[in-house]
Amino acid sequence: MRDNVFNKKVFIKSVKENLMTQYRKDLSTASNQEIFQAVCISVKDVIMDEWLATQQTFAREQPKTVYYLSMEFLMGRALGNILLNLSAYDEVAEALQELGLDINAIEDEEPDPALGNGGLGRLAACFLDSLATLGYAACGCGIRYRYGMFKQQIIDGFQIEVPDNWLEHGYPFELRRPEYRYEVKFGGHVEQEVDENGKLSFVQKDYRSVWAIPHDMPIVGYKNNLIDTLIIWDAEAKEVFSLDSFDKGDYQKAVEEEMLARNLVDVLYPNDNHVAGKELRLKQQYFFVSASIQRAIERFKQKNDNLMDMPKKIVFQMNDTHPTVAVAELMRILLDDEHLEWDEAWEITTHCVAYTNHTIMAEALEKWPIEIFERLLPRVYQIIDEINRRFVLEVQARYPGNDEKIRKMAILYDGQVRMAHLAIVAGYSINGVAKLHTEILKKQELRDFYEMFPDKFNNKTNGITQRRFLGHGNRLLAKWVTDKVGDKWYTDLSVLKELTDYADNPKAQEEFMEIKHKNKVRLAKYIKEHNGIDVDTNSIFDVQVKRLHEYKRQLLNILHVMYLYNVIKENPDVDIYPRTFIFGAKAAAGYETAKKTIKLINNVAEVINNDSSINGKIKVVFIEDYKVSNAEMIFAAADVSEQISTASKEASGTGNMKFMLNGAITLGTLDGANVEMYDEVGADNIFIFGMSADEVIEHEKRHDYNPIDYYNNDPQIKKVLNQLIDGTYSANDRELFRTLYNALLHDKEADKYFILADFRSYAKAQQKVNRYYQDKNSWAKSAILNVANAGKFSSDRTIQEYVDDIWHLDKVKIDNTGA
Ligand code: CRA
Repeated sequence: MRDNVFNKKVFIKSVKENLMTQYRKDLSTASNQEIFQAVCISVKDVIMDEWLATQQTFAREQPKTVYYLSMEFLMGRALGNILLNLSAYDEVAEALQELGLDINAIEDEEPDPALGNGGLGRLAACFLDSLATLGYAACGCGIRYRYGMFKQQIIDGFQIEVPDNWLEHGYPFELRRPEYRYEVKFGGHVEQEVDENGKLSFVQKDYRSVWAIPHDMPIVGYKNNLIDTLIIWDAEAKEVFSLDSFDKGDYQKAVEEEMLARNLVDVLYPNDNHVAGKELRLKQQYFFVSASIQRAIERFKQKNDNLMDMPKKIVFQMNDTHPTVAVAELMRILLDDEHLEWDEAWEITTHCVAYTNHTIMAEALEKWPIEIFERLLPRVYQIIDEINRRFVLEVQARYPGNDEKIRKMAILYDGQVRMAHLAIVAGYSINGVAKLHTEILKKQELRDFYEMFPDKFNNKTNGITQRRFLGHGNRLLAKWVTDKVGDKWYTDLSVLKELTDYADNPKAQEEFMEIKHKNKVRLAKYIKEHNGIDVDTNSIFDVQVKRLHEYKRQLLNILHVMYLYNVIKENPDVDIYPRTFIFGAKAAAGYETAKKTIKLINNVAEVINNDSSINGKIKVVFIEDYKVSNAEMIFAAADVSEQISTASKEASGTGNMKFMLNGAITLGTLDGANVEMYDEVGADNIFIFGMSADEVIEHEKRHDYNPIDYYNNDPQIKKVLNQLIDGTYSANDRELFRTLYNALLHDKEADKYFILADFRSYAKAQQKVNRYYQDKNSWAKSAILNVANAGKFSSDRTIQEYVDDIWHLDKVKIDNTGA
C-alpha cells in the first residue's frame, strides 16, 4: 500500500490532483500553504487505510488499552514526523524537489500545534510516539484548545504574548467525529430518587451541559503499520441557541450553555509548574476527563458484559494532578449510570487508575476550594467526600489517635480538595519521573503516603523519542550514526553504545565536528533571519532553552555572562574561546520575575553584542518564540547544554536528554535526570557543579542560607549585582532590574534558588568548558560519548517500563496485507 502511494510518480500525480480539486490551481499558481495542504491530503490517504486496519485489529483482538489523560499534548508539527515514521521522508523530499520545491519550506507551512506548556506536554507527545512504535493500543485524551501556547514576540527586549491561531487554515491531520460525542454536565444540584425496585439513586438536576466532540489525530508508529489515536475534545453548545426557547422559558439556560461551550476550550493556561486556580480550568479538567471516561466505558461495553473485567482491558494514566478528577468521575459513572455497589465501583477504579507526579514545586500543587468544586460538580464532590470519609477511617485505624496524620493526608482539608491525595488514595501506581525525584517523593513530599502504601510507589525515568529529535531534527547526524552502527537505533536506541568504538577515532571525530558545524551554520542562518544578529559559527554554542522559571536559573546563566564581560573588559587578553550564549524561553504571562529576566537577557545582549572592544569574544542571543519546531534545530547545533536548575527542583527535565542525543555536553547540577545522565556518560564527559539536592534540602529545612555573605565576600559577585541597579544594562531606567536585585539579596526568601551559593562553582565549571573546547579531540570524543550513552533516554525504554510494571498492555501486530 505505502509503496504505491509513495512511489514518486504516483505521489506527484496525487498532489497535483489535490491542488486541482481543492483549489482549482496548478503548481505554478498554488501557494506553499496550498501545496502543503495538498501534500497532507495525499499522506492522509495512506494513513486512513492503516488507521482503519489498526482500529479493526484492536476491535478484533481487544488488547488492553492505555488512556493517557493529559491536559497537554505538545505535539509539534506532524507532517515531517509522519513521513519519517512511514519511511517515506526521502521519497517525498525527492518528489517535491522534482517539482522544484524544498520539503523544509513545505514543512514550515504547518502550524506548530502547541497544546502544551513545556516538558509535561512534550513528554505526553513522545509517549504516544513510542506507544505506537512499540505496538501498543493507546489513546491520548486531551483538549482541542482553540488557542494553544501563545506566540512570543520580543519587542524592545520585552516579551509580548500574541495569540496563536493554529486552526486558522484548518488542521489537515485532524478528523472531526461528531457522531461520537458525549454530554458533560456542570452545576445544578443532586436529588435522591427511589426507583421501582426500591433502590436509592442520585440524580443531578438543573445542570448546564455541553457536547464534547472528539477530533482524532493519527499517531503513526515507526514502520509498523500501526496508528494509534490522540483524541482532542472540542466543546459545543447542546442546542443551537434559538429565540424559540424564550417562549419555552429556558432562554436563560440556553444562553448559559452557549456561553459555557464557547469559553470552555478557548485557551490553554500558559503556566508551567504553577497553578492559577481558576474555575474555568477545573471546568476544562472535568470536561475532557468525563468525555474520555464515558468513551472508554462505552467501548469496553461493546465487547464485554462484566464491568468487573475493566481493569483487564483499560488503564487510565493520569498525567500529573490535572486529570485526577477522573477518580471520582469513574466512580460516578459506575455508581450512578451502571448501578454498581460502592465496593464494586471502588474495586474497579482502584485497579484502573494510575498517577504520575511531575513536580514537587509547592506552587504547582493543585488544590481546589471545596466551594467551587461543590458548586461546579455537585455529584462528583459528594463522591470525593465519601472517598475521603472512608480514607480517613483507614488512617485512623492504622494510626490511632494520630490527628497529625489526618491533617497531613486527608483529601479534604482546610476547605480544599487536594487533588494529589485523591490520586494517591485511588491510584494503584504512583510514579515519579527520575530516580532522584522519586526518592524525594518517597522521603519528603509524599512520605506519609509512602509509609502507608509503599508498594504503589515506583520510578519511571522520562525519555524522548529519537525519531523526532535525532531522525527528523538532525538528519546529518542521523545519517552519520546509521553509517556507523546501522539503522536499528530508530527502534532500539541502546545500539548507540556501539558508537563508543568511534569516540577515539580522529576521522570520526572530524566528521562529527563537521556535522556539528553544519548544524551551527543552519542555526546561525535562522538567528540572522529572526534576530538580525550575526553569530560566529566557530564559537562555542552554549544553549539554555526551556520555560523561564526561577528554579531553572536562567538568571544564574546571565549573571555569569555579565561577570565574564567584566573579566574581559578588565583584561582584554584573557584566554576566552569565543562563545555564543543562546537563550530561548517563554515566561507565563503573569510571571513578573520571569519576564524581567527575559528583559535582562535582552539588555545584556544589546550592550555586549554592540561593544566592539571585546572583539566578538562573547555574544548573547535570545531566540524569539522557542517552540518544538525550532527546538529541533537548536538541539542539533548545541555544543554546551545548560541544565542548571537548583538541585532537587527539576523533577526530570527532558531537554537535557535531547541535547545529549545530539552530542552536546551537559553543564549541569546533579538534579533530575542529569544524575542518571552522569551515571551513563561518566564524570569525564559532563560538567557538574553546585550544591547537591541533599544540601539544598538541608538549607531549606534549617533556614540558614544568607546570600548577603556571598555579596559581601566576593567582589566580583558584588560588582555584577550592583550592575543590576547602576544603569549598566538599563541606562534609561536604573530601577528596571531592582526587583531582580532585591529577589537575590533583600526579599523575604532572598535568593530562594541558591544562585549566589552556586555562582563560583558554576563559573569554575564554565572555565573548564572554555579550556576543554580548545582541545578539539577531547571535546569531540566526549561529545560522541554523549551520543553513545544516550540510549537509556529513549521514551521507548520509558514506555516499555510503564508497560511492564504498570499498564501490562498486550503487544499488537498489524497485518498490512489486507489494508
Ligand atoms: N514542568 C517538570 O518540571 C519534567 C516534566 C515531565 C515538569 C520537568 O522536570 O521533565 O514535568 N513538571 O515529567 C510539571 O509540569 C506539573 O509539573 C514540567 O514540565
